[in-house]
Amino acid sequence: MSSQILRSASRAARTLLSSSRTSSSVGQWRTVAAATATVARGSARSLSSFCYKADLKSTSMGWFYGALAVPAGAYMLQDQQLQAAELERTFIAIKPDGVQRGLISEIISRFEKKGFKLVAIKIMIPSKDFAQKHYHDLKERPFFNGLCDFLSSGPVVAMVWEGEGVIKYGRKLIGATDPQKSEPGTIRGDLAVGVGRNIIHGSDGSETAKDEIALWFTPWELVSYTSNAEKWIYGIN
Ligand code: DAT
Ligand code: MG
Repeated sequence: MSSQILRSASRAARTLLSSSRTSSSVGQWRTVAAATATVARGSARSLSSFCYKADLKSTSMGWFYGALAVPAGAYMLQDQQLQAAELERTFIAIKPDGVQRGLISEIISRFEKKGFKLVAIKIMIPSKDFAQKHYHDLKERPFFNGLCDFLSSGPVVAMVWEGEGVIKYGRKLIGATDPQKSEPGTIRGDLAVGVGRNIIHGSDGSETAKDEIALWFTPWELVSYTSNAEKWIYGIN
């Protein structure tokens, strides 16, 4: 699957590169390059270096850098040296207690500082029915009803974060379900006390992540983009 993505990214880039030779506008090139990075989501990181170069200001120097950047990018892509790692996505929600306690920025900042990328965010009050869908795997548990009442009791900040290993590592950042057992340094360990008010939800596996993202977001709410920081976060030496 990922090699397919790489091949089509490479093909798309080659097409763009040949058309760019006849193009008289660096601005045009920049636009198409960015679009390619968006379409080839799995390859976005590897494409970032040449998109970054192409994204230099369209000043007179922009022409100069554009001329340099295109052949360099072409060489890399034609040689299939794209080494895109699987960039997973996970669903993270700040529950009503986290929102009411003013912990939105604190929680977002922990994921952001780690190097993960925010690709969707919204605030909403889920209905009880929606909360039951979200927690459907817990419907036999005695706390299920109270848990769904709680999740639907106020605003929830729903997010999708992207990055290498984000599902598993996101759970590490969050800490154990019961804040009494969460390590200091984790979100729940540092910021919560009781299991019924543990401020944050995170998908616990790839299937759950897919299901939860699909439950909370429509596909067009997910934004694929290349962050300028990515070349400093990922890299094989
Ligand atoms: P997690 O949120 O760490 O994935 P979970 O999926 O087992 O944990 O449970 C979902 C939520 O249900 C959890 O964040 C808080 C609540 N919960 C879990 N165990 C509980 C318990 N024993 N009593 C009350 N609420 C509980
Ligand atoms: Mg869970």
